[in-house]
Amino acid sequence: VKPVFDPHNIEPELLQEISYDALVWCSLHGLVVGDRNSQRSGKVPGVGMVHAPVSLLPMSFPSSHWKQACEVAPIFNELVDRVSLDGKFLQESLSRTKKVDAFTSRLLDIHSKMLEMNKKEDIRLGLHRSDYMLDEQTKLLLQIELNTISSSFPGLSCLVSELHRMLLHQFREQLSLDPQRIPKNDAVNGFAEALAKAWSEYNNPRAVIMVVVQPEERNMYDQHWLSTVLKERHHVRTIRKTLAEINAGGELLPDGKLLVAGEAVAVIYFRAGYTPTDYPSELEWRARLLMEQSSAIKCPSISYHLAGTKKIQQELAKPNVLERFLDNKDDVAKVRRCFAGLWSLDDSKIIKDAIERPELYVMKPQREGGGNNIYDDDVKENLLRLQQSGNEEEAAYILMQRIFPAVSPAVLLRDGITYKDQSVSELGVYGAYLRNKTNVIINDHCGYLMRTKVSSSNEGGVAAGFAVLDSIYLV
Ligand code: GSH
Repeated sequence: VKPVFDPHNIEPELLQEISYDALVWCSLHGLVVGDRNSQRSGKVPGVGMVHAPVSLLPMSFPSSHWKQACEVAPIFNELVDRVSLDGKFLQESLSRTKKVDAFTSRLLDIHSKMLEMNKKEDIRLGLHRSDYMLDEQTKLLLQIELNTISSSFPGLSCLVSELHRMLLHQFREQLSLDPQRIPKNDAVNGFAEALAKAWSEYNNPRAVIMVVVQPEERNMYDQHWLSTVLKERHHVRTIRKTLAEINAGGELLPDGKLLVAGEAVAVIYFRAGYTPTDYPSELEWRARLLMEQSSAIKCPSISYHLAGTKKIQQELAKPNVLERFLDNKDDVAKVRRCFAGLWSLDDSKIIKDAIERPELYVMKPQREGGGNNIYDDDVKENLLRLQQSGNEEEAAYILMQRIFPAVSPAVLLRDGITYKDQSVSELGVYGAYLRNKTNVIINDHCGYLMRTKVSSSNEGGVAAGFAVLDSIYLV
């Protein structure tokens, strides 16, 4: 996509003025995160806050691809649900990963226990985010990954769209950009509504929604935005607990109800538990198992969590696999169109090519949260090392076609400082899904997360410190 205008051409005085107003707006409207430089900022709300890293102005994005990403979201929701019901498919697809990846192995153990118990989840809630990059050469919108656990920024992303709309309005004479071209971002309301509806399906007016959090969380304001909407609009109370606290204060009643610190829990919303460091001891794993055994609605359940792994993404991309889970041929085609090339490391033809042309591939371990992928010469080195070692460690990785999005000039704001740089962007579209037995209560896309990063950096996460929050300007 060619930028509609080049933000690098904005006169220095004007740039200063826009940046200043943006920083004020962020501070006044809660577009904030905990400051890394402040020790207590991840523990105590209101202490050590800093504006979220943002792009100063929205990034242009083609309407057609935006529409495509929204349209396919409900199909991905359905797909996750269908895959989650096929316990055998999950166990078999991940069986080699299990041998070499201790974290995935623990998740699979919990999943096996649930299969043995014949545990049924009648009410299923998915709050997903499917991330895409637009490949410049082919003009294809290609999926990077599908997050089924702890999808970040439903709260702050809405605010970025508002910030940008405000700036375009305020500086319309100077910028000549139309604020209406930034699509409305309703992620926080969509997620809160889905959580609230799940809560009412559980049908215990005294029960709470429990947000599972990390002991230190600098993205707490994004989470608090959801809790605030739940409280103010839906009159549903949330509590925040770490895995360690859930282990210490959790209790499973004989009928399956979960109590934590004496409170009945209707819905468990995970904003922790997606990465091995969230489980420093057996206690955290005990908490995860306890929750899974309960009748509380888990967002995600262990099956939804596993359905979002990269190995499953790669399995679904194999010929004739989607057809097992989606009944409608058009749906299959729409989903397949978003798939980039995906391979396991037992495909010798691809391995050979990836060693010769490593810049065309990304090697991905089974990890969430950003900052774990392998690029360029490291792909080659790692593949050669794995070939020589001859053990099964290769099963811990998948290979993905490298996507080359267009590079555009951007102005990024971080710690109150304005940076001009060349950038690439990744669009995430949120999806909400709620069903009770055969009744699908919600299946929709809801809002988006645009992230922009310096084009020389390979990694992409905002939480991991690589990217900034952005919005889209439809062209
Ligand atoms: N614990 C943090 C939170 O709850 O916001 C971070 C969770 C996290 O890293 N989530 C990943 C994500 O959406 C998915 S597993 N990352 C987006 C980003 O950081 O840019």
